[in-house]
Amino acid sequence: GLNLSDIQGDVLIGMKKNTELFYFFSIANAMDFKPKLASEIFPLITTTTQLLDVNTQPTTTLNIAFSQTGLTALGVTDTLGDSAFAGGQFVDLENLGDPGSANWVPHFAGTGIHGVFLFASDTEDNIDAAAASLEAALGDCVTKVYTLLGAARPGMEAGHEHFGFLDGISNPAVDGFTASPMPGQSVVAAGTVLLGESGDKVARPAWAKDGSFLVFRQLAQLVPEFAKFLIDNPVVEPGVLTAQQGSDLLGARMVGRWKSGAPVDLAPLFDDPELGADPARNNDFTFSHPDETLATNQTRCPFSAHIRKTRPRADLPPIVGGEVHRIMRAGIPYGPEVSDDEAAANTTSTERGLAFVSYQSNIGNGFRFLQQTWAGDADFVHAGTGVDPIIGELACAQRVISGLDPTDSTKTLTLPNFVISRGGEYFFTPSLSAISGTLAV
Ligand code: N7H
Repeated sequence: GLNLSDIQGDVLIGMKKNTELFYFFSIANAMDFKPKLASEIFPLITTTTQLLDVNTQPTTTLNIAFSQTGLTALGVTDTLGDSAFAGGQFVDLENLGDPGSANWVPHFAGTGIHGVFLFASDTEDNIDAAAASLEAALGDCVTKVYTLLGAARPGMEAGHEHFGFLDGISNPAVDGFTASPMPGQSVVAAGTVLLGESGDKVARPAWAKDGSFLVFRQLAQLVPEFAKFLIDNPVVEPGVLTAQQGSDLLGARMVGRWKSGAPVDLAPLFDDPELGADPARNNDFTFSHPDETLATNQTRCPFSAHIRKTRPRADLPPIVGGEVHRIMRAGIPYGPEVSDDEAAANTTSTERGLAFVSYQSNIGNGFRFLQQTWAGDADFVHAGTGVDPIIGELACAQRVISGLDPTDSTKTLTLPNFVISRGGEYFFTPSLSAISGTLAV
């Protein structure tokens, strides 16, 4: 089995709190930082073991990750064997389909961020207190560069991202960790998420074992604009769907799931909230149906749907040795609810979106592959499909996508971007022993 007390808690199960603060820092003085990493930060880091038992979960959990320039600042000369990580996200932005860096948070545009603290708790007050206490302990060896506060949405929307869809329901099971995978859940080798574990085929320094690459992206979402687009472009099936139902169906087909989480592959015309809420059934589908032709039939789920682009299931032959293009997602929404004024004007005036976090042992196989090679390719999984309506080719203001209308799969729809990349960074989340044995010495 895995050494769960050596693996930071966010990687395999997520810190899953109502509020999460991403605190990006630079190391002002490595000689002063190292002993404090050992004495002040290390004891506060939340492990997987601690998270698994409610009795050992701290009030405020803490994880830490470093960028390549952060590791370099600490004097680490070993290469971790991941070129995307080594270069940082800023130089990778064209590969990700971003339209330059004009929309990037200025702090992400470069390599000045050395690391990130992830604080999670039930309340913002708890987080503020934990951050203030850590800042006091660290003094001026660390400089705060930028922070982003994430929060679960209120009331019934908890667990749903800002467009309204239930999120976080399809992470892979990990071999040797997840006791009983749910029907339809993919099972990945531990080495797909953790460096140096079985299935990770890249040569790594010994101390990197049980670490994981953390991809952070601040993805703004144009929620009232998205809602207006659905109202303006309903699926039309007279006598079957009302206008509202047609609009809801278009949104569900863009994602591949209804707002409840129910997959359109199993609930093609109307939402089925019981299905959406049932983990034993809401991943139990492959897009393949006995009496339908998998390669041409889009009546249930468009080829371009977000969850089909990012996990094509039966569309691809099974990969010998297991699925490698899988990530552990641990993001959280940020920003306020849509105001009445924004809803009335169909226009965003205050930024909101997804603080996207994914963990993988290989950024090129994980996040970057999903973003560039699948979501960003208009000819994947079939020629002429169009890019992913949610995250595909954000550099292109007019994205032509087919298959969204179940009554005519050849019909195309031209979509503006509803997601704006504000940039991010690539980090490495080391094991506890790597911190005490290598990074802090
Ligand atoms: Fe996506 N959304 O609300 O539309 N995503 N995503 N994502 N996403 C998923 O399965 C969303 C983004 C994946 O195994 C769901 O838990 C939004 C990036 C993967 O079936 C919903 C944004 C990348 C899956 C959303 C965003 C991915 C997935 C369904 C940006 C990687 C699982 C709920 C603002 C490059 C696929 C769920 C599977 C699911 C949404 C970003 C990847 C609702 C709004 C950048 C692998």
